[in-house]
Amino acid sequence: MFCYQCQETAKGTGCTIAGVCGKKPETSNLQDLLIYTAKSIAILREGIDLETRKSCDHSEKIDYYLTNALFTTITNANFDDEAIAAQVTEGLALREEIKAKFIELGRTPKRLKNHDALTFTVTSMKEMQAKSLSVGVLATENEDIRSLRELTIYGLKGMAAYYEHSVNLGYKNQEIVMFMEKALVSTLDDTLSVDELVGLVLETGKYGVDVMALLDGANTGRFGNPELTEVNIGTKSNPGILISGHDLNDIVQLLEQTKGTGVDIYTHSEMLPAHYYPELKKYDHLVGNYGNAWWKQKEEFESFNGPILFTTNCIVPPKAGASYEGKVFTTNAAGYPGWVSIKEDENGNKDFSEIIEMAKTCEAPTQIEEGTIVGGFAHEQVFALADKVVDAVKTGAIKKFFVMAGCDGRMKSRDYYTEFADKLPKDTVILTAGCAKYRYNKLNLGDIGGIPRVLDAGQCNDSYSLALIALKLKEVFQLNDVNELPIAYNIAWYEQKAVIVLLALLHLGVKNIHLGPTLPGFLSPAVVNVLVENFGIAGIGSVDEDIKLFMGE
Ligand code: FSO
Ligand code: SF4
Repeated sequence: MFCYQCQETAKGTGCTIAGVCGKKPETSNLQDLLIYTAKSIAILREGIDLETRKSCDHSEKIDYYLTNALFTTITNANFDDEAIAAQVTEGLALREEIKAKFIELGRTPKRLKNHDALTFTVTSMKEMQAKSLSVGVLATENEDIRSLRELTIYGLKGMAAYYEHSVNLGYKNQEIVMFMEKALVSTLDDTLSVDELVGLVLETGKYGVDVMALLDGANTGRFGNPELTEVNIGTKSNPGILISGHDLNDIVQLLEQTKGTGVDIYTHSEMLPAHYYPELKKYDHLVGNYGNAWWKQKEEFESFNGPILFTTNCIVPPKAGASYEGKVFTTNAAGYPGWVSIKEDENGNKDFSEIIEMAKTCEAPTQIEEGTIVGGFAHEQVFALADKVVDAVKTGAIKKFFVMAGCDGRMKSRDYYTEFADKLPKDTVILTAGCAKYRYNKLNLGDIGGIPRVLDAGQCNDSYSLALIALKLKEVFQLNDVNELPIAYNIAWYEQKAVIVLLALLHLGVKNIHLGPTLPGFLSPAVVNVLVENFGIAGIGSVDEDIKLFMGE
């Protein structure tokens, strides 16, 4: 195996024996093969125009296949070899169906028509493992080309996740899928130069903005605009179900199905922002958020007592003998060997009755925290406070905003973010989104004239809101460039959704983003240089020095 897609990659360079995330070599190899299979389908589909797509019966199935294959390989999403192997087999069958159609219509692929991806076959787990060894990350020898190809692929993985959530809510944009296909094929195309691949990376950022806008439209279109909300972090006396991940279509179905059953629903990690949406917070039995960021789950699931549903990553493999084994369920692209995966029916509905029945037999959660946290500061809520915010900036009550969006992770080095938030001058405000917030959202950092010092916009994809807020402030202050605003970017990354968020911010013209706790292992020195020279990307140093630097002292 070779995998270097996340921040926790071994020695900062690559996992080669087993994943720090718990991924076994066989699983990693199958994921490489799944990506290669997705590329084979992309070769056949690239360049097919919108009209033809609309008239093709297979279109939705292919779109779903591509996005789900990419999503499955995101860090901590799926550890289930059988499920991943089945996806490879399904992809190859789909590839053959499309090829047959090509012969019937006399069509040929736009590029790479003689590529191995179009003809390879694997019929057993053994053959899959053998084939995977020649199609992984290291198949590209030149380290800069490899770095740019993988940077694109990781951006696409994040894009696919956000696209799938949008589609689950009925929001689609075929142009995003068409871009994903073009980009997938480009990562196999040996004729592309380094400059062309840099262009591809930047274009990935453009579609990153589009997909986050699509998901924002889907979430707010279905559930209303997030609003200032206090979320309970204690527990109640009913048994509960804990729902984790990002998919709001799953939580609404679960809330509907648990109405009047005596079972309460608690959010976990990235599902916390569900509480901010008017159409979700109206359910009385959505009672609180339990626990913290994803990496604390091994302890927190033990005390939750009830069943848990993962709607996306981030799964941590449980310890042998964990009390919650047998109580964890997955859906969408998430998966773990032995855990039940809930599938949707042909109408897009999911039946969660097995989880609900199990919950009824469980004890109520054991309380591990008490009190509330505040959030819901997505674009509309912040725009509603705009006058107050602008006044506070004009009078000097707010000196600077710090965008600290992104991810949390288990490494000790991330204590930096808690300390950074804690030590920031009291006339600064943190804008956050994603699970990075758990490093400081319970610190009680106070407020500035009624504006909380930590404004949580929502999930990592809601970084889009933070960009809209920056653009709005640029307009209000009549500036020419978003970089003239008193906003600093100190972003924590972990997995590939953070990659698409970063590329999207670069596309929007944001410069001087600091990225930590370490720079990605998949960036070659030359690619780092491109990002430093063109965008002022930097790492992090010590908390005290960084605060001085950001405050311009
Ligand atoms: Fe976190 Fe995990 Fe949202 Fe990620 S829970 S790390 S960037 O999946 O997606 O912020
Ligand atoms: Fe290693 Fe991260 Fe890949 Fe897991 S996802 S194998 S921790 S680089």
